[in-house]
Amino acid sequence: MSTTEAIKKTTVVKLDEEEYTHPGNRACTGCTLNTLYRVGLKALGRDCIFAVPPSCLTVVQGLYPISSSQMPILNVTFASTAAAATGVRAAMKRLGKDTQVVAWAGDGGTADIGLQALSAAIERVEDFIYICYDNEAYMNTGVQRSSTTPRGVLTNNTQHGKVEQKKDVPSIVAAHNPAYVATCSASYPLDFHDKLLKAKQIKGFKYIHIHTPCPPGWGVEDRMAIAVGKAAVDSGLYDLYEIAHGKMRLTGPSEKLLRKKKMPPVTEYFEYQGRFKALEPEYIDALQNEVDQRWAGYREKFL
Ligand SMILES: Cc1ncc(C[n+]2csc(CCOP(=O)(O)OP(=O)(O)O)c2C)c(N)n1
Ligand code: SF4
Ligand SMILES: [Mg+2]
Repeated sequence: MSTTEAIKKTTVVKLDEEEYTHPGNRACTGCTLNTLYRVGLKALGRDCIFAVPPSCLTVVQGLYPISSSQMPILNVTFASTAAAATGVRAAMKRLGKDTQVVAWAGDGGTADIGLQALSAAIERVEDFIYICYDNEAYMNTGVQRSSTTPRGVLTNNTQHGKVEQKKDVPSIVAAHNPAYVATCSASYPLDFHDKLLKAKQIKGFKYIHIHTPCPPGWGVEDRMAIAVGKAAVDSGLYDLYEIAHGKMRLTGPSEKLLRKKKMPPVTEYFEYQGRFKALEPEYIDALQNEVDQRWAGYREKFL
């Protein structure tokens, strides 16, 4: 199949029935990373090796010897995730194996501590998939801000609200011009599934960034976690797109938004979440304005 050929959209009934995680793990109730991981493994299949730095994913995967995953996983140091994946891919190549190598890290492990190794691996045109699940803080250690925490968010070390803007990691990655870059939401896991299927068929460096609601860290009720993620996408705050061979297009629910006459206001996203309690109304207005302008630009470009 050519890299530009469209992947048929997966539906829940068409998902692989085989499970690659054992039932039960130590994540919080309502953790959307759970769904992502379960669905992601279905797309990746069994012939796969992971490199994972310290994060909530190590909790989801299970602590040895009570592992919840059926594929080999290397738990690596924060700064070395992309370098470790590079090494595993080289070893597989030497053994004549086509095994898919996947680096799967949090936002702290990607945007802050692992950024250098990530940048270097893209520049070397390494052949693996890098997934960043972005729950917008260091959650595993009790909710500290990372560079992808949005402005205004309350964390345990931004007790009056974070002052700085969210770092745009997919754009930083895209500036390296890798083979594939995509953004996803844990609230739309089938879109993630299809992007992984696509990434698997592309040679070179593939990067997928996923907005991942975390109920305790975001001050959201467990049952609302998926709705919160959807509100981010459906209000136009968080865009789902892919860039394959330099060409960008909006995908899934974001592509559908292009034709919507009126998008829900961004306030619908903030209302659900305790972490945004300190957000100033002027900033919300400015953000709404920015979203409206961005989408006006998209409509001009894509319609
Ligand atoms: C070098 C190093 N510094 C700090 C830690 C402690 N630590 C473990 S998990 C974690 C948070 C990781 O945050 P992120 O990558 O966003 O993943 P999340 O916990 O949010 O899933 C930290 C700081 C560590 N294990 N190693
Ligand atoms: S802290 Fe958040 S990301 Fe970590 S396991 Fe709990 S819900 Fe999931
Ligand atoms: Mg995190």
